[in-house]
Parts: sequence; C-alpha cells; structure tokens
Amino acid sequence: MAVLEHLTSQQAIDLENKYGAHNYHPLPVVLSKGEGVYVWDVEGKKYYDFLSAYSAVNQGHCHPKIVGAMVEQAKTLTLTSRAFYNDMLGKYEKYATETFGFDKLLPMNTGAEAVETALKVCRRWAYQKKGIPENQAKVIVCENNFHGRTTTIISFSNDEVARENYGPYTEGFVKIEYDNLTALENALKSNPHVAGFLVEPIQGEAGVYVPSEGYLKEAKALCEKYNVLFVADEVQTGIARTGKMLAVDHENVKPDILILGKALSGGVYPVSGVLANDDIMEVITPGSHGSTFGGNPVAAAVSTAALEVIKEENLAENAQELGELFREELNKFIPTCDLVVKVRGKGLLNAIVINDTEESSTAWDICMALKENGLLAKPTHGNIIRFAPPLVMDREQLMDCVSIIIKTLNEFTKQ
Ligand code: IF1
Repeated sequence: MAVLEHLTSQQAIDLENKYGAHNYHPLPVVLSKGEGVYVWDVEGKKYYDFLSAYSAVNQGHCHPKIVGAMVEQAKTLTLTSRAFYNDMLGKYEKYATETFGFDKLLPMNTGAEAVETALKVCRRWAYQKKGIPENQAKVIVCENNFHGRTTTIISFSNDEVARENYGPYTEGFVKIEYDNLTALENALKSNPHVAGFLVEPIQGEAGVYVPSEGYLKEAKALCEKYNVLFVADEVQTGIARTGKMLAVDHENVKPDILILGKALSGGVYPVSGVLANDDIMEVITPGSHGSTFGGNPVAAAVSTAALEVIKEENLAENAQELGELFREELNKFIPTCDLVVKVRGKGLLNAIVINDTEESSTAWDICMALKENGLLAKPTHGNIIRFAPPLVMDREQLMDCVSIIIKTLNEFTKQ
C-alpha cells in the first residue's frame, strides 16, 4: 500500500492497531484535515474540535500565519544544533522573555522535557544557591498531578496506569493534597531540604480542578517564606487557555520558574521551554543541559508566530468571554439533566462531571454520541469530560457547540 494512498477510517485504524504500539485508546474517528475550530475525518465528515489536541491548538488548526512561518523557515534552515549559533534563536528568546517577563528562556521540545529541565534547574539552584546538602533536595508535588510521562515524572504520579511496572522510581519528591495550603506549609516545615514546589495552576488531566481563589498567591507566599522555588507548570493552562496569557495571571502570581509547551507553537511543531530570572537560570552552565532540537530555527520561527497570533487576535480575552458564556449556558441546563453533576473551569478549559462512577463507560459513551453529532471531546478520568475548543472560536460557533452538547445529553440514555 502506498503510504499516500487514501484510506478508509477502518483501514487507518487497522494499520495503527497492527503496526503501532497500543499506548492510546483513541475515539474511533480518523482525522485527515484541520482548519480553525474544525477537523474533518477521512470520509469528509466535519467536526468541532473540543479537545484542541489537549490545548496545543489554541490558535486553531493550521493557522496560516504559524504554518507560513514554519514553511518559510523550513525552506531556509531547519536545524544547526546548539554547537553553533543561528540567527533565529536569540530573537525568539528576547521576544519570549519579554512576553512572559523573565530574564532567560531555556528552549526545549516537549512539555515533559521542559518539566524535567525545570526540576534540574530547581535542584541545582537548591544545591548551589540555597546550600542544600548534595542529593538531599526535595520537590513538593500535588496528588493527582500530571506533568508528563518520563520515568522521573511518573515517579511522583499517583496514577497507577501511568506508573506501574516502570520502577525503580526517582526519589526526592513529597506529595501533598492539591489546593491545601496547610498541607503545603506542613510539608515546608517538616522537610528541611525543599528546593521547590511544582504545581499546575489548574489540574487538567485530574479533571480540570480549579483551586480555591487565592491558593496560588498564598502558595507563592509560603514558598518565599521558606526560600523555596514556586514552579508553575503551564504546559496546558498557559498561552491564553484560561482567559489570561498564563493561569497564574488571574492571581498576579509570578512563578520563580515557568514551564510552557503545547500551544507555545500553536500545535504546529514541538516547542517547549523553561523561563526564569538570571539568579536562578545562571546555575545552568555550558554542557550542563542540552537537546539536539531544543531552540532550533523552525521552533523559534513557529513559536514567535504562535505568540504573535495570541496577541494580535486577543485570544486570551476571547477565551475569558466565551468561557463565561459556556459555563453560564451549561449551568442553566444542568438542573434539567440528571446525567450531569456540574461544569467547572476557567476560560476555555472546562469539564463536566457525569453523574456516574469513574469506572462506568458513560462519559465515553457520551463522547461517542457527541462525535455522531459533530463534536469531538474525550473523557479525562472516568466520569469527567473535558471541553477545550480552540480559542479562535466565535460566539456563534460556541453557541452551536452548546446546542450540540445539550442535544446529545438530552437524547442520551445510559447503555
Ligand atoms: C498524554 C492533558 C494529560 C500536561 C502538563 C506537562 C505535560 C502535559 C500540565 C507533558 C501533557 C498531555 C499529554 C498526553 C495527554 C495530555 C494530558 F492533561 F493535557 F490532557 F495527559 F494529562 N504538563 N499533557 O498536561 O507535555 O510531554 O506531552 O508535551 O501523555 O497522554 P508533553
């Protein structure tokens, strides 16, 4: 079979099942085209994309400005490695550090790489600047966290599916309850060698848990009190997703280390990064960290365009406004529907909690029904469905999607 030969959905699924590792259980839809808020399957059916590739496609599928920047740079110079300078990286680093308000950017590729990089910077700061004894550094993390899939990151996960049989695990992590300041202060008091506190401003995979008002601000204050770095993982919540450029902006919190990924490139190319000020980032010296593709010219061009689109199209403001409309409309509907317990979220990162057990297939079955009605979404944990459309959606499209969701829920009968 020629690789470019047209496939039916079933043929494409069969090929993946036969030749691909089974590390996902996708919804049975085979996409072949994306544009803005829409995607099409190989049979030509059109859908609203309400997952946005896990918030990587905030700027909409195949945004012409971002794709254009990639094509131009890809025809010019794709990769030099960091053994040499290139004419794109410094300009991008200046633009990105000015956009987020930090002295330095350490460019990487995937979110997990950026999280790993942030952990290394945090630990090295603890040894070299805070004076923690070698190999004694602890990083405080939250229950039900999701920060990626590397061995170190899953070492501090409590999701057994993501963790089991991958040991031995990396040490040096203290787990506390999310959104619990007492638990954080107790951990800071009882662990003498804490380097940092790694936290998602909203816990995405756990089910879009928005912490109490003031949690991030108070947590940052506790970190300052105990001379511990506040490390914000904004891979999923960043880049305008929650109605501000960063989710921490809702509380005017300035992280000591900021982790970005996903929509940092608009979903066009893997781009991630770690930002910090000089007093922290200066612990990274030549040879102490690196990556073949980190900071490559295409990534620099793509990410610059992706950030420009966020600003030029006022996507944070749009996410704020449409998110409020989405929750308002669903909160009107929920009292009439015993299938849904609640809606929660911030900006256009939202989720509904289904009135069934985590083990039930109800959320999955609802997503299958939504697919039939032209909207793609996927459950996070068991009974929670995440709704995260591209931020370029307009009011009319959002109301159309609300209608599809309500229609689907009203028609749905538990299997
Ligand atoms: C999967 C969801 C999961 C992330 C945060 C780092 C990373 C992610 C806050 C790592 C990645 C992706 C990974 C993907 C599913 C998706 C996801 F929450 F976004 F839905 F799993 F939790 N920090 N999230 O959310 O970034 O290395 O993937 O670029 O692994 O199944 P990555």
